[in-house]
Amino acid sequence: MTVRVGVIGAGWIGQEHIRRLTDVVTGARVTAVTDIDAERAARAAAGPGARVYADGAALVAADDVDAVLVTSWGPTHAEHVLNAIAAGKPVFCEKPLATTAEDCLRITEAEMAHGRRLVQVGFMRRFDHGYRQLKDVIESGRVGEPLVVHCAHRNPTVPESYTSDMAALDTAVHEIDVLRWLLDDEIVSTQVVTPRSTSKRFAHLKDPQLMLFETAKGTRIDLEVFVNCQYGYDIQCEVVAEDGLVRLPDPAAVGVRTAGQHSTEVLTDWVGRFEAAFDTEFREWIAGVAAGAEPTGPSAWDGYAATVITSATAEALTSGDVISTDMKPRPVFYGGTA
Ligand code: NAD
Ligand code: ISE
Repeated sequence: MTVRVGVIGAGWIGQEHIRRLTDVVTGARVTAVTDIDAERAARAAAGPGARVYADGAALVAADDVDAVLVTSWGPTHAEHVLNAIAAGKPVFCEKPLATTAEDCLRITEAEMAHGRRLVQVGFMRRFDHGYRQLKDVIESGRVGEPLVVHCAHRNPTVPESYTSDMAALDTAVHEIDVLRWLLDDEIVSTQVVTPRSTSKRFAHLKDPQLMLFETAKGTRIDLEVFVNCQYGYDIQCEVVAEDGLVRLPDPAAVGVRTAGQHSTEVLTDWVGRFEAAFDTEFREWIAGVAAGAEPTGPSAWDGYAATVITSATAEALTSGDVISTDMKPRPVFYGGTA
């Protein structure tokens, strides 16, 4: 079966995923596109020969759409995801699932009422080979129980529109999701410490920021978010455990020795760093949809947890306090006991 995908939002990542579904992933075809910018939608639809729809609701309802991909702006996600659930169609939503915890809960309630999982959230790091190896080692018990995790998320630069709270809401959100998954644990408190800011930033921005998280089992996580580090796109993660440590590998890069120096390339953006992870993420999603299976990737509950934790972290930046993440008990539907 070829899965016919309708894409809502044909901007940066929407176009990237349309290319991926057209050229990389087998068993999928983009048949429908919509964007509030009609010209952009038409341009994006031309490549795969898709039909352009007037809006998200019309696209979700269309007969030639088996599954929905939401790549519009974050505040619009909830409406499109809820429409897809109401239509009983599988929906892949780029992060964030929704920008408020209340909207995320509305989505989980609608999905539970539907009775089976339809929603997958676009946290692609869970599909990265290095993170998967890290998880295998932790779960094997070889290094023992995790005690401390050191992470860094560095981007070379960000545009003027990037605000200080986006360090949590837009950037750290990836670590927050992948660490909950890696450690099979929940983040219960968050705090932000701000060192002196780099001079190489727009004046309104606090950069870098140090985020400190505590998990239910008592593991401590420190995350440096530094979005004007200049030198490249650099993702680091080291888990210190009772009997050893395990570290995320850097992407493969040849070593060059010349003129008395040894060097390896550092990537410059997340597109290249996580390209293979995005490909795997969509291969697995499409294979599941084609098989009529429930998605196995990040769930609507994971989307809810991420939004609660990122919102608390943004609040911690403003207040300077340690903030408890006030999360509802996890329902049985999502693997919990409530
Ligand atoms: P973008 O601004 O380039 O594109 C968003 C597009 O959505 C625009 O073309 C806009 O016109 C359109 N749009 C907005 N509201 C709409 C609506 N209601 N219906 C139809 N179209 C609508 O943004 P982007 O960088 O492509 O980001 C889109 C989403 O993807 C964001 O939620 C962002 O957080 C997420 N994202 C995820 C990753 C990742 O690593 N997983 C990376 C980048 C962006
Ligand atoms: C961006 O929005 C992303 O989602 C990228 O994956 C992330 O690495 C980057 O820092 C964010 O700004």
